[in-house]
Amino acid sequence: MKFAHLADTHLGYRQYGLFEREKDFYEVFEKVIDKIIEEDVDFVIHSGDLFETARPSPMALLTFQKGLLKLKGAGIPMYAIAGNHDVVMRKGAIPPQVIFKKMGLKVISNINPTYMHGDIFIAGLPYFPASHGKTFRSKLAELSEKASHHEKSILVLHQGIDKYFGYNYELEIGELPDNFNYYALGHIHKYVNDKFGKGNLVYPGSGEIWKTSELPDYLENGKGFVVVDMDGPKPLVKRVKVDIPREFIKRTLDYSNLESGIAGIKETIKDFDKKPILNLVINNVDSDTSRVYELIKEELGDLSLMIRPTFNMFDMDDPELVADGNGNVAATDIIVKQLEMYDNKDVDALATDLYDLLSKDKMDESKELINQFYEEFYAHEKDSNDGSEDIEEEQPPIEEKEDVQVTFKGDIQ
Ligand SMILES: [Mn+2]
Repeated sequence: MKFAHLADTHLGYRQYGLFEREKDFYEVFEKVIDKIIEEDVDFVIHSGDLFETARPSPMALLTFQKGLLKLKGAGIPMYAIAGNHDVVMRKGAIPPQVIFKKMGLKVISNINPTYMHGDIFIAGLPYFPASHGKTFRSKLAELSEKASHHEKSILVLHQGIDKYFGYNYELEIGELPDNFNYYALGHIHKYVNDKFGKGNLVYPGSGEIWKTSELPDYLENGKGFVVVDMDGPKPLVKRVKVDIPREFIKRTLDYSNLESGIAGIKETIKDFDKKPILNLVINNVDSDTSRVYELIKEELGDLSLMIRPTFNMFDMDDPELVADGNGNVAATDIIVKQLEMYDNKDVDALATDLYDLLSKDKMDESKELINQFYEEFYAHEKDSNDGSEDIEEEQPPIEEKEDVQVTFKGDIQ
């Protein structure tokens, strides 16, 4: 018995607001379906974030319908859970996957968490946020108990696990039941294939580049899905790569050599079938950045779908920035260097302390720090301003505002 495992296809995602990028996501999904049929599998598992939103556009829905019916025509059923993108966090809300039940999609849900495919026990749950951890853990325990009655079992989840995610995870690796043969996971957009439980734990990664931070993984593992053979004593996992429709190019240029840098990129991309996405880092910029951007656009605009420049007023490779013995760049030094223009030691201290607290997920302490800063430098300044009693206009204390949402660059959801 063989199955294909994919996740995080994010159909309907219009990256950078570009319809071309939305079509890229559809195109790669269609290729994945064709490759799955070529692989001659018995069934398919989709581990969530099938759609970009819980209310997909007709085009996103039709793209999925086409793929599902193509699989059905080849006699290949699909099992699917809802991910955090497909889910509406409201009681009684239903994910878009449910629309396709009549077309044969087997939705793994809180109501129907288990299936049998031949002798394989398939269990799973839709995405659970960390705030519902208690319910989630008790449901996992129930599924684990049921799995103990079967020789071959698969657990399907869409969650972040600390071992692979590091930040914003909902589950620690030790909390995952260890009696399944295969863990079909989704949520992390990079490819992970690890030994766990009675076999393997796999994140197939996203189908397309959903965030630029996925580039290093894409260059190493490509994008695609896996095919799993369950016949032996342990699952056999094979990675199947699927070409993405257009290239993502990331280059670092130095302002002093900007023209030759641009010429080099021109040479690389001029014969591409589809215009690439260009991510450019330009170091040591000592000129007006909008003028630099105009120049880049003039030279490369027609050859690329999108140019995303980052301008640095210093050199990221400056050896002075390598502060620790492990050869890592100290993030705090970069922050201070970036804040040089403000020439304010208090702002430097706030930024580095905040960085430190937030990287340790210390939310309350971070809020307290911001409050202190506000009290010390802002509230008083305002008080002693001009003596006029404009108290009503005073900002509310920060803690009364909405919860601070922190998203780190490189987060993968
Ligand atoms: Mn996702």
